[in-house]
Amino acid sequence: MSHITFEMRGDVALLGLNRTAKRNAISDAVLEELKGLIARAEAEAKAAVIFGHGPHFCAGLDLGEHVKKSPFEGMLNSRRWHDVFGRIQLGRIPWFSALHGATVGGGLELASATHVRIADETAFFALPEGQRGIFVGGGASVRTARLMGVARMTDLMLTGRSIDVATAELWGIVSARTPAGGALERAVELAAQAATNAEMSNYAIIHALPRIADMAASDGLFVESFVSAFTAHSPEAEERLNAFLEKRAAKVARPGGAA
Ligand code: 1HE
Repeated sequence: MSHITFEMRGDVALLGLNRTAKRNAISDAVLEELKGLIARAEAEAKAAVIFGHGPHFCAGLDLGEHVKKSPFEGMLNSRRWHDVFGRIQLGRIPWFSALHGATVGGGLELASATHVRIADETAFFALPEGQRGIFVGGGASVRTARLMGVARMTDLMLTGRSIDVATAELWGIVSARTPAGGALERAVELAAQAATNAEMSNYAIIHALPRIADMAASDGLFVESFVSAFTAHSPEAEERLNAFLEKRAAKVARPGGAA
C-alpha cells in the first residue's frame, strides 16, 4: 500500500506523505517507500519538494512499531533513517520541504535533511522524544542541532514544548513563511527556480556547504577555492556569464519585485 504520492511538475518532483490516519507517522514501510521515491526524484527531477497531505506535515516516528524493537533492531533502524535522509541531503538535486501543522520528532528530522524549509502559519515544531522515553534517531542531533543550535535543541528535548513558525524562523529552522495553506505552492515555486540553476552549481551548493561548515576555517577556504574554480570553468558557467554580460540574462530582482 502506498503512503507517499509522487508527481512531476515540470522539472520538480513532489513527494507527499500520505498516511493521514496516522498523521503521516514514519513506519518502516513509509521509510522504505521514501527511499524508492527519493531515487526516482533524483533520476527524473532537477529539484524536489516534500510535503504532507492532511492536517500535519509529519508526526515523526511510528511509535506503535518502535515499542516492538530490540535495542539492536533500534540501532539498525536508526541507521536506516540516516541512510534514507542522507540520500536527500547528499544526493544530486536540491530538496525543499513545505511544512504545516505538526512537524515533530522524526518529521522535524526529515525536514532538517532537506536543503530549504518553507512553513505556513499553522506549522509547529517539537522534539517530544524526552516525553516518549526515547532519543532522536533520524539525524536531529547533527542536522537539527546545526540549524537551531545545541542550546535550543536541548531546551526542546528537555521540555517537550512546541514552538510556532515565528520562533522557528527566528531560530533558523525555516527560511520562509507563508499564510496558512501556502507553503507547498511557495516551495514548488522556489524549487522550480533552483531547478533552472546550473546542475553543477546546485551540486556544489548542497555538497560543499555542509562539508565546509565541518572544516577548520583555513581548510574551508581552501576547499571553497577548488569548488569555485571547478564550477566556474564549465561550458555552462561560461555561457551563463556571457549571457549576463550580453544582457540576455535576468538581473537580480529586489525582494518581491522587479529588477
Ligand atoms: C501516531 C503518531 C505517531 C499520531 N506514531 N501513531 N511523535 C510524537 O510523539 C507525536 C505524537 N503525535 C501527536 O502528538 C499528535 O498525534 C499530533 C500533534 C501529531 C496530531 O494530533 P491530532 O489530534 O491531529 O491527531 P491524533 O488524534 O493524536 O492522532 C491520530 C491518529 O494518529 C491516532 O491513532 P488512532 O488509531 O487513535 O486514530 C494516533 O495514535 C496516531 N498517531 N502520531 C504512531 N508518531 C528516528 S527517531 C524519531 C523519534 C520521534 O519521532 S519521537 C516523536 C514521535
